Amino acid sequence: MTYEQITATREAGVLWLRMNRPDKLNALTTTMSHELEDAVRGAGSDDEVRCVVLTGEGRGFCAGQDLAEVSGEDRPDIAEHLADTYHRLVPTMIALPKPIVAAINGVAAGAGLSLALACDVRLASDAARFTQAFVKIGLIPDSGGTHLLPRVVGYAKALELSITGDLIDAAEAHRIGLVNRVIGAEGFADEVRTYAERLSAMPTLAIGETKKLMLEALTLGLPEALSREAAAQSRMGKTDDHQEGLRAFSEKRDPDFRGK
Ligand code: T3D
Repeated sequence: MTYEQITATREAGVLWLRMNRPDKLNALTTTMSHELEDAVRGAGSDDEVRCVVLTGEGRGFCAGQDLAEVSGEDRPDIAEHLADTYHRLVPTMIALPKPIVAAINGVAAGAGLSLALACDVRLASDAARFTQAFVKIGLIPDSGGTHLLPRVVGYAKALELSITGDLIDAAEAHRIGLVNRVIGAEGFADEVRTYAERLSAMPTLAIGETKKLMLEALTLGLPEALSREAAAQSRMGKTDDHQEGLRAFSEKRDPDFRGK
C-alpha cells in the first residue's frame, strides 16, 4: 500500500510503519493519522503480518499534533478533530490482535508519546526524548495520554510529567518504566529488527489473546478474569501453534509457529 505521509513495508512477517515527515519531526497531520489507522487496520486482517513496528524517519519519532494544522481561525473544534483522528487511531492500535512495537528513534512528544504508549513494547534509541508537551501549549494530555501514561509509569510520575511537560531522556524513561529497553543509536535498527522478527515467529493468536485479556483484566475482578482466561485458553488449545508447541517440546527442538 502506498501512502503520502507514512511508508509501510513488509519484511517477512514484520510490517514496518515509518512516519515520514522528518523535517517536522514527523508531526501528526490528519492525513498521517488516517494513513496509520488504515495500515494498522490492514495489518490486523493480513495473515502474513505477525508483528508491526512503528517508527519515525529522520531524527524524530513523532512531535505530536502538527501545530500548523490546528492553528488559525478556521481550526475545527478540538473534540471534533480528536474524534476524527486519535480516537480512531489509538483504539485501533490497542485492539490490534498482533504485537505492535514502538521503535522510538528520537523525540516523542504529545500525541507522539501517546502513539508510543498505545504500542505493546517500547524500544528506545539512546537518542530518544519524551515529553507530555500538551501543557506547554495550555492543553491537557489527549489521544489517550491521561489513560495510558498512568497505567505504564504509575499515577504520581504520570501526573508530574503531564503537569510539567518536562523533557526526559531515554535513560530516565527506562528508569521509570516508560520504555522496555534502551539501545545505542548505532545498533538500534538492527536490534529492533531482531526483536520484531522474534515476535513475528511467536504464536500470534496467543499473543493477540494475551493483549486483550490483560487489558480487560485491568477493570475486572478475579472470577471474571479467570472465566475469560478459560474461554481463551480453550480456543488456544485448538490452534495449530499449540499442537506444534507440544510436538516441539517432546521432540526437543525449536517450535515452528505459523500464527494459526
Ligand atoms: O487540535 C488538536 O487536535 C489538539 C491536539 C493536540 C495533540 C498534541 O500532540 S499537542 C502537542 C503538540 N506537540 C508539541 O507541542 C511539541 C512541539 N515541538 C517541540 O516542543 C519541539 O519541537 C520538540 C521538543 C519536540 C523537539 O525540539 P527540537 O529542538 O529537537 O526540534 P525543533 O527545532 O523544535 O523542531 C524541528 C522542526 O520541527 C521545526 O521546524 P522548522 O522550524 O525547522 O521548519 C519545528 O517547528 C517542527 N516541529 C516540531 N514539532 C512540531 C513541529 N511542527 C509542527 N508541529 C509540531 N508539533
